[in-house]
Amino acid sequence: MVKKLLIANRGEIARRVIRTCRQLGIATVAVYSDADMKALHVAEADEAVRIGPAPVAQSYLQVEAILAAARATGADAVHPGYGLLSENADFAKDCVDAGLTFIGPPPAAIAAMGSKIEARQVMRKAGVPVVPGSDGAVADVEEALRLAVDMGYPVMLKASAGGGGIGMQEVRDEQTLRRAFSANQARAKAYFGSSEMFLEKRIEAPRHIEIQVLFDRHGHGVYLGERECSIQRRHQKVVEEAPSSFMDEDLLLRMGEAALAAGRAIGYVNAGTVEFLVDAKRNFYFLEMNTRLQVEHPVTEFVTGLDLVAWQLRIASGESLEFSQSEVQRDGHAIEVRVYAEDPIKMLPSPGTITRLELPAGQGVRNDVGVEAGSEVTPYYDPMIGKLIVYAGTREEAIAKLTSALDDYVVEGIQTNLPLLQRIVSSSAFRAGETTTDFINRL
Ligand code: MV4
Repeated sequence: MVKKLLIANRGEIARRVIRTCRQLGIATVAVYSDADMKALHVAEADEAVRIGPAPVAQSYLQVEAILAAARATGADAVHPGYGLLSENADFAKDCVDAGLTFIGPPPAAIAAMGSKIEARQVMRKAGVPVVPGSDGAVADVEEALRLAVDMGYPVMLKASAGGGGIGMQEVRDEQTLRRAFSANQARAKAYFGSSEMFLEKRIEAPRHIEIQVLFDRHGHGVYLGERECSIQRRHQKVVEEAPSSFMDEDLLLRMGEAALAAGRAIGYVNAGTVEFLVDAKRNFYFLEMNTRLQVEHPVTEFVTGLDLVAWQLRIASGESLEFSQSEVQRDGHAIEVRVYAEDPIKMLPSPGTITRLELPAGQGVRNDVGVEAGSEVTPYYDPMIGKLIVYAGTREEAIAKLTSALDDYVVEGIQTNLPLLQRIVSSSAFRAGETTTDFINRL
């Protein structure tokens, strides 16, 4: 088993990993930038090592500094959290080469999901449904125009290396495609260093439903059900829940098997998530596989009763999953909302000092936060203050609990998206489970 774990992350997720380590008797090493000297994750870890100045490029993305911190403290494993270096195959390989256990998949599995075009090809071969679209890369605008006519407009133009909606555009006609092709190619090149583009048929008002999987090192995999994350703004998830109100037994069986096939196709090990678009007729299409622990993992933890970080650590230590698919039980309903420091008018991050913080409490209420009263929200990092997760027997009860918890949530000193969250949760569309990806625009 892991004896001493270095957490190559900050904020709420670093604290989340530390919490499970304490329960398992694993010693922890935090790393921190100058901006995080007084951060909670630093205080809570057994040891902490400074790795550089505030900007992530000079601290949390500094592979050499992180590996040096592991060496200096005698850590035997590294947990990357989410974001930052978590899906960097080179970092995972550097950890392995340094004799450290990387708490995540093999570097090759991370790399296999880095190119969306390659991922589509691998998944199609494995029998996982992908959105109808181009076979591989689209060489030039003329080929894109030909393909779009064959497919029929509207189409989605996407960058193979893209993410966060960057390099992606919905295209409804030929004239727009002519302009969009070079513009998105240039953006993809600037952001990701690759201008490879592909085309897909546009799925109308889809839902984003993802499947959590676990694979051990002995070829055994299980799916832990779905999370619905359709309520997003500018490709940032805002509300996530499990189960999805759209799900039924047959669809879950088909999506679960597809998710396991996706993982097997790339030799996946550890916790991962397979993202799908689901249309109104319950067709589902592979989007991408996230090769890390996700922000929204707590909703799955609530409904399954499993500690996903504990399973990540056990799997990385070579333990077998000790339960089969039929033994995965799910109960009740969990909803997570992400509380962001943001100006609700300008819809931009709202940095500053939190002068007061009161978190809701009670049975089935979980707060995963990285800050406390007195903490400064800086422009250097993700402006998420924390996640509020509620759990109850039914969706209706979970919504009632969430409504009350949001009423009790107090943040002073900075602006937050709490008013937006209250509006979403009180809307009749949300209550009715009408949660397609255009939800916030409709609201
Ligand atoms: C799509 C789509 C419709 N059709 N692809 C957005 C981010 C990226 N991960 C994939 N995205 C989409 N791809 C086809 N062929 C609609 C979206 C989309 C979306 C997907 C999930 C959640 C929110 C979304 C918001 C806008 C667009």
